[in-house]
Amino acid sequence: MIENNEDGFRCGFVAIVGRPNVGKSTLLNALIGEKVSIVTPKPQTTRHRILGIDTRPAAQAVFVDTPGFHRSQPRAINRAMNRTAMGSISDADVVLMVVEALRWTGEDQDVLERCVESGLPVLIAVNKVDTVKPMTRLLPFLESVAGKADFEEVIPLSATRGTSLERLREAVFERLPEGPALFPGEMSSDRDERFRIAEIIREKLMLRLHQELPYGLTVGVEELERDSRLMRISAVVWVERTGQKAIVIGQGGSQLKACGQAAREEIEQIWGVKVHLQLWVKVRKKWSDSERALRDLGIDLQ
Ligand SMILES: Nc1nc2c(ncn2[C@@H]2O[C@H](COP(=O)(O)OP(=O)(O)OP(=O)(O)O)[C@@H](O)[C@H]2O)c(=O)[nH]1
Ligand SMILES: [Mg+2]
Repeated sequence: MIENNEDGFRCGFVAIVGRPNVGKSTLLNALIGEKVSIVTPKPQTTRHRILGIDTRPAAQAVFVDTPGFHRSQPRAINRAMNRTAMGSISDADVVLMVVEALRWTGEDQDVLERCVESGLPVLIAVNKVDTVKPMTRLLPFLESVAGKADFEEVIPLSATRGTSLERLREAVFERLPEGPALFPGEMSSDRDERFRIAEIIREKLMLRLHQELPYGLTVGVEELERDSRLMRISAVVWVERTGQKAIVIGQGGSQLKACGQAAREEIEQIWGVKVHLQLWVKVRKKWSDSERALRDLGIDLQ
């Protein structure tokens, strides 16, 4: 490790921040080249601080995905998510703020102010440029973003298409401080199997359930046994009310079954084993508004 230092090795934390739904997790996954963090079209998908580690011969960037920073903070979980998002800036060496092409909202402004206050180098990724038509509309937007603060660089890109990712990676790596690698080179995330599996299940539930329900549920893996060919998983979907339990289960169990099947297929594909997945739905009143329940359920409260 110390030898790395003498070679001018660089290593640092890069906080990926932005309002909900701008594509932070999609961008992290694209940079790491694997699904580290779940993605859905719904805002407030990410609830935790999740590391994605990118190790190259001369440097290691530790990207930190964060929950989208949002204004309305009705429940304890929302407050916890905002704390997690902004807390990651204070531990970072570089800030990567993600915004959506052609949209700048009050929440973007809030995030920007916190980025600027940090005094750290701030890069801006203007994501989803693939949706801009005609492309000539992009330039004035990029100019107006660039004028909002003293950014290191403003980089238009598309996380889903992978456009300009290398330019972004270079811009990040150039700004990392010198120091030894903090994680083993083969490690791509700090999160263990249980967490990743619970998140994949939550993603499938969020994708299928509508309105407020996705925000009222959380998933915990209770049992996990595996050998080289088979993984047996038992997980609980926690909801807040009995009525929600009925919706998650669906008519004749159809909803839960479909979510379970989608999750199982993805887990099988990622881990390359056969999966036996059992899902239970249980009610825990007001878990999302109780700091204690959040802690019991393993949700970060920083
Ligand atoms: N067209 C297009 N869609 C994108 C792009 N990047 C992300 N998306 C979509 O935007 C939606 C939100 O993506 P996420 O990565 O979950 O966004 P996020 O910022 O992590 O959201 P939170 O975790 O809720 O804060 C998903 O439907 C993505 O597929 C992009 O480059 N182009
Ligand atoms: Mg996210």
